[in-house]
Formats: sequence, C-alpha cells, structure tokens
Amino acid sequence: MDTRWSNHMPAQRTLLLITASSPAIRRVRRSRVLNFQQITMPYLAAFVPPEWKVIHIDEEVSPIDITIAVDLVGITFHTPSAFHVYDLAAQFRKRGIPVALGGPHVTLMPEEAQAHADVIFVGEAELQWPQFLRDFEIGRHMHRYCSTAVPALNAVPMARKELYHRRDFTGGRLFATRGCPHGCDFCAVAVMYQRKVRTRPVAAVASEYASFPGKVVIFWDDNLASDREYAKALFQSIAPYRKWWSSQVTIQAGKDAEFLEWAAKSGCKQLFIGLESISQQSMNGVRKGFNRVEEYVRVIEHIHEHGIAVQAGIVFGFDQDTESIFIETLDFLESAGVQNATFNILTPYPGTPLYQRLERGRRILTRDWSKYNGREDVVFQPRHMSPETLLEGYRYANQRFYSGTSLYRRLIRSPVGLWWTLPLNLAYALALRSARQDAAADRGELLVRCASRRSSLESVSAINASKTRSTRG
Ligand code: B12
Repeated sequence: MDTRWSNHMPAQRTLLLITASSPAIRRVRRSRVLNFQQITMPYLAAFVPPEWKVIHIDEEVSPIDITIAVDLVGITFHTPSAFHVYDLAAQFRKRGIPVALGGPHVTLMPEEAQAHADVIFVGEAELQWPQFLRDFEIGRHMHRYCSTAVPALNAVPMARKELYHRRDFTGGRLFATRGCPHGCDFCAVAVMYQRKVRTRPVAAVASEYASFPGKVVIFWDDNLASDREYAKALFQSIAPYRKWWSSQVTIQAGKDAEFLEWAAKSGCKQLFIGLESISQQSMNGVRKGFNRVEEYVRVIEHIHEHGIAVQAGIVFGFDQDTESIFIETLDFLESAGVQNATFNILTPYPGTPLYQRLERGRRILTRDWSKYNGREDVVFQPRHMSPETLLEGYRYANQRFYSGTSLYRRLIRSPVGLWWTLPLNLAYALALRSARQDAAADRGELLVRCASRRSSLESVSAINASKTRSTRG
C-alpha cells in the first residue's frame, strides 16, 4: 500500500494518459508517413470517473511536456519504447508525480517495469484499473495490479473519441474480440491473453462502429475470425452502415465461404493475414503448422473472388529459412497478386516461447529493447544466415515489393479498385524511400541500389534453391 499522495490531492484530479512511442521507433516505422491510431488510452479513459480531468498525449502527435501539472500519469507502451518510457517515468517521479505503467511489455516483463513505476498493471486492466483509481483516491493503492482471470468484455464502454489525436488513414477504429486460440511461438498475444478468446456483444460493437463519422474503419482485433459464428453475426449487423472495413484474421477465414460472403457484404475491403512464411518447415518450427503453404494460392484467390484485398504479414529469419527465402517469397507474393505486405524481421519479444528458446541456445545478441523493432535490427543469431544477410534480405523484399514494376504487376489484377490499394502502397513506398534516405544520411554512404542487392541475393539463391525446395514440406 502507498499513502504518499493522499495529502496533496486537489478537489479535481488530473490524469495524464500517454501513448508512448520513442523517437527511435517512430523513425524506424516512418510513422510520420504511415500512421495508425492506438485505442488503448482513449479506451482506458472511458473507465475513469467523471470527476477526473483526463488529458491524453500521443507521442506520435505531440511531444510530452514534462512540467505539466497533473496528479497521476499512466503510460502504455510496446517493447521498443521501454527505455524511453522508463526515462519519462523517472522525470515525472522526480517531480513527485506517481506513474502507472501497463501494456504488452509490462505484462511480459513485470519485474523490470516495476523498478520504474509506482504501480504496474500486469495483463488486462478492465477490472484492476477502476479498482486502482478508487484506491488512489483514498490514498491506499497497491504497487502491482494483476489480472488473475481474463475479463469478460460483455459491458465494456466505447473509447472516448475526443482523445484520439492522430490523423491516420482511418475514420474509426475499435475492437470486437480479444485473444487468439493459437499458440504461435513468436506471438506475444498468446502469452498476454492466455489464448482465451472473448467477444463484445454484437450490438455494442455495431453501435460503436456506427458512431464513427468516417467511412473507413479498422478492427484492431488479434484475429477477428477466432469465433467465426460470432464474426458472421457481427458482419450482418454492421452491413447496413455501408462503411468499409479491414481487420486481421488467420488463414482459416479465407477458406470459409460464408465468412467471406458476409465480410464482403458488410464492406470488408482488406484482410491482413499472417502468412508469415512460404516455407512449411518454418511454419511447423514455430507452431504455426496450421498455415498450410500449399493452400496459400487457393486461399488468396478465394478471398479475391469476394472482392477483398489481401495484406500479407511476412516474417524472415525462422530457423528453417535459408538465403533463398527472400527471392522465393517475393516471387510468390507477386505471382499470387497480393495487394499489400508487411515484412518483419523475426524478433523474439521477451516473455514469448521464441525468446526463451533462443535464450537457451545463447542466440540472443542484445537485450537493448530499443532494437526490438523488427525492421532495422536483428537481435538474435539466425540459424542459416548471418544477421547482416537477414537484414539485407528484409530490405531487398521491401524494395522489390514496393517498386514500380511490382506495384504494377500486383495492382493491375486487384479485386479492389486502385482507389483502395494505391494510396496504401504509395504510403509504404514513400515510407521506405524516406527510410533509405535517412539510413544513407546516417551512414554517410551512397544508397545501395536494389538491383545490386538483387544480384547478390540471386547468386546465393541459385545455390540454395534446390536445397530449400527439397526441404519444404
Ligand atoms: C493495434 C496494434 C498496433 C498499432 C497501434 C499501436 C501504437 N502504439 O500506436 C500499430 C499498427 C501502430 C502497432 C505497431 C506496433 N506493434 Co502492435 N499491436 C496492435 C494490436 C494488434 C492491438 C493493440 C490494441 O489496440 N489492443 C486493444 C487494447 C485495448 O488493449 P491493450 O493495448 O493490450 O491494453 C489493455 C492492457 O494491456 C492494459 N493496458 C495497456 N496499457 C496500459 C497502461 C496502463 C496505465 C494501464 C492501467 C493498463 C494498460 O489495459 C488494456 C485493457 O485491458 C496488438 C495485439 C494485442 N492484442 O495487443 C499488437 C502488439 C501490441 N504490437 C506489437 C508489436 C511488436 C508492434 C510493433 C513493435 C511492430 C513493429 N515491428 O513495428 C509496433 C510498435 C509501435 C510503437 N509505436 O511502439 C506486439 C507487442 C509486443 C511487445 N512486446 O511489445 C503485439 C502484442 C502483437 C503481437 N502479436 O505480438 N501495433
């Protein structure tokens, strides 16, 4: 229990909520070009009693004024921003302002986070956050609130819209479900939410969906197809609003014709699917064997037949990946006519089974969390290539996929018009270009041309191609 703050409480309390994003991760993600709004803080604000004044600072939008007069600070953050957040927390705490921390990194690394905060939230906070605020008001709060049981989402409020500050591509964002039943080795969600899928009532989700003035809505769900019967009911109930939406699902959704029909009728324009790898062995190796590589083309076609674009999530660096993986993946994505792709370097987030496995094998190269960005740094020793080759292959994939030739090849066959696919592709291409310019300026080097990358990778690929083909299941 902590009673330090009770004597200084003014009549109206002010709570500062921070969506943290370190300068380094903002640079890596090019978020000034490509930006998506996070729900967490506007959502947590909806649980705060009305007598509190709530300020939300989103670091993607404005810097933090450390001298601001507030009674309590709450910060949410991902692993790459951890050190930055600990520094911010130290500055507030030096001024005597208590700091509460929560989010994925805190849930996965509670002992570390505890050393930098007055109070931490481990796991989901629908029950513990209001409890803490009540405890805080009477000056008797604990240092750690853990969600022992995953909360039901039957009666959760809508996020407070006036606290969204970003201008992103969307006109609205919300979540309908939480959790994913799968236990993929590299995914933090499986650890955070204990593989327990929960759903919000369809009517509540439909009413939040309808309340956004904008036309394009993102469902920030881990896997909107976790409960496909629920999803179909949801799609039927949002169809009348005639908005366009996008979300994340697993490949199973692409096999379910009824799911796709209702998704399309309700305005689905794009599905993000974690294809992860075109190597079946890599998928089996990280417990995502339900991704059957031989089904990818058919599933993508099936989704396209419903007029829905596919954004593929691709990861490089699995233990079964050899140097030929980059070119083979790009050949596949182009021939399958995938509209968009997000490439990631495999990153073992602390607390995941992948991290534990690599740690046991002494393959973790750094614990500098700021490098756990999945885009610019390789933080572990890959099995069949050097960290440099992995990085180079990742860059090659981005450059080739977002080149003019590839854009033309992929988008010309798109089931969704250019009005949807082109802006997103151009934003990714622009983000990449600015990344290359920054990197070149940082290194004081000339830009390495995509063509030379391709030729060096191609020569290695030729050597490895037959080997990879024979090892694929
Ligand atoms: C939407 C989303 C994004 C969006 C928006 C995030 C942002 N910062 O702007 C975008 C696309 C930009 C994004 C980017 C990234 N993301 Co992301 N993202 C998600 C996703 C799909 C949903 C998050 C969400 O909105 N959840 C809904 C809210 C309500 O839940 P929540 O945030 O977990 O909050 C609950 C609790 O955690 C708790 N809580 C959280 N914070 C706090 C703070 C306080 C004070 C309190 C009391 C409670 C509390 O209370 C909430 C209610 O229970 C998650 C998957 C997931 N389910 O978490 C991945 C996820 C969080 N992302 C992840 C990753 C890796 C990233 C990137 C690093 C990817 C990359 N390579 O660039 C970047 C980092 C961006 C950054 N600026 O730091 C990982 C996190 C791993 C980690 N250890 O940090 C996740 C878990 C995905 C995964 N499968 O592993 N992401």
